Amino acid sequence: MFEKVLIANRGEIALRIHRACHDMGIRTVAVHSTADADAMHVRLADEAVCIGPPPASESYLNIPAIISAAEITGADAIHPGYGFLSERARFADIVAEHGITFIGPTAEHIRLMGDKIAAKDAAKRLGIPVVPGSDGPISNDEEARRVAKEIGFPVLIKAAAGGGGRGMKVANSAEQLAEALSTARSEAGASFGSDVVYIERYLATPRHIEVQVLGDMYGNVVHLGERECSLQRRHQKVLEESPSPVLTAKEREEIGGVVVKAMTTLKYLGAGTVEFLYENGSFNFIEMNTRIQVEHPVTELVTGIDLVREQIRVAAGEPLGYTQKDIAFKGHAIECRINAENSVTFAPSPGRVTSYHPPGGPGVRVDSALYSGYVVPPYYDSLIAKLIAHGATREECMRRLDRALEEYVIGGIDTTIDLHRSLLKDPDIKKGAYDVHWLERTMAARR
Ligand code: MV4
Repeated sequence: MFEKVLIANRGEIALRIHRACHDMGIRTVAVHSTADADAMHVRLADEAVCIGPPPASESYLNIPAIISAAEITGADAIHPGYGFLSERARFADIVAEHGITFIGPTAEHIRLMGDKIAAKDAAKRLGIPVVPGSDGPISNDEEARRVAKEIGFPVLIKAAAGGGGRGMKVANSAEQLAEALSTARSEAGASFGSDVVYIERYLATPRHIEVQVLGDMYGNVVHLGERECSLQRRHQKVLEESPSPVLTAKEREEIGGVVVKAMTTLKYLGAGTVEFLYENGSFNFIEMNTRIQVEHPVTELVTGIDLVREQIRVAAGEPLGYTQKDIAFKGHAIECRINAENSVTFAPSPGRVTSYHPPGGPGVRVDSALYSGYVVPPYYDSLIAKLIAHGATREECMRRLDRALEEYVIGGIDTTIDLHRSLLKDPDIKKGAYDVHWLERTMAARR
C-alpha cells in the first residue's frame, strides 16, 4: 500500500480523499493555490505545498509544480479527484514517468474515452448499446445529409473533443443541417481546439442514467448500480439519486451485466462511469467518465462500498476481493449539490461564511470543506457542500433530506439550499417523473 498520497485537488473532494487516506493509514500531501491557504484539507493534511497563484491554470493545472511537490515530499501516488487534471491522459503519463502512481485508470483508457467518437466506437464494439449516429467524424455537408437521412431527423451535432454538453447543435430538418454543422464545427474549434464533429439521432426527452464500475489489475470488474442524474441546469447536475426511480431490478442487472462484460474485455482499472441516455425503456451510451464523480456518495450509501478507498486499493495493486454477487443494493440515496449561488438567479456568491451549522442524525451525510469563518474564493467552481440522505425507501430518504435541508445553516453567503427545499416539495420530483429538460423548463415557466 502507498505510504503517502498527494491530493491534486481542492474543496470537498480534496477533504474526501484525505479522509479515505487517513482511514487507510496513508499520509497525505495537500497542494493548494495562494487562494486556498486556509482551506480545511490544507489544515488537515500531513503536509501542504503551495503550487501557485489563484488561477487554476497556474496552480491546480500546473503539472510541473504538482510533480515537484510530489518529488519534494516523497509522495508515492497522486489522486487527481474530479475536474482539473483528472482526465488528462498526458498528466497520467507524466506522473508514471516520474515513478509515481496515478490513482485512476490507465492513460490509454483516459485518452480513449476523451475522444468521444473513439469512445462510442469502442463501446459499440464492446457490446454496449449506443445512440444511433455517424460511425465516425463528419467531413462535409454531403456526408451529414446521408447520415441524417439514414438515422432520421432531428439530429444532434456534437464535438469529438467535447462532452458535458458544450458545442452541441440540433438540426430539425435537412434545411437546417448545413448551418448547424458549420456552427457546431466553429464552436468546437474555438472551445476545444478541434473542429472534429459527429452526428447522433436527437433524443427529445431522455433521462441521464449512469452506471458505476470498479475494476482491478486482475481482470475483476463489478458494477455498483446506477445513478439518476437528470436534474441538471446548464449541464451542471443539481440533484442525483440511486437507484433511478424508473429502473426495475431486471433492467439494472441487464445493463450492469452489459457494462461489466465490456469493461472486463477492456481491462478497465479503477473507478469509472458509463453514461447513458435512457428513453422509452432503452439505454443509449453517450460517454464514459474515467474519474471519481461528484455524485459518488449516493452509490456509496446504497452499496456500503467506499469508492475512494477502492480507487486507492486497486491503484496499489490490491484485488477487489469481492464479486458481483457480493454486492447488494440497500435502500435509496439522494444528493443535493449546494452551491455558493443565489437560489433564484444563480449569481455566484463568494465571501465569508459567518455561521455554519451542518445537519446530522440518522441517514444524513455532509461532504463539505466549509467551516465558520471560511472565505469562499471567487476563482473556482461554486460547489461548497454535498448533502446526501439515505433511507430504506425513496420516501424515507426524501423526508430525511428535507429535515437536513431545514437544519442546515450557512450564513453570510447565498446558497442553493432553498432551491433544493422547493424541489423536494414538487409533485413531479416526488413521483420521480422528470427528464433532463425538466429543471430548466420548470424554472423558465415559474419566472
Ligand atoms: C444528447 C441529447 C439528446 N440526444 N444526445 C448533453 C451533455 C452531454 N453529455 C450529452 N448531452 C445530451 N446529449 C442525443 N443524441 C441530450 C443531451 C442533453 C442532456 C443530457 C444529459 C443531461 C442533461 C442534458 C441537457 C440537455 C441536453
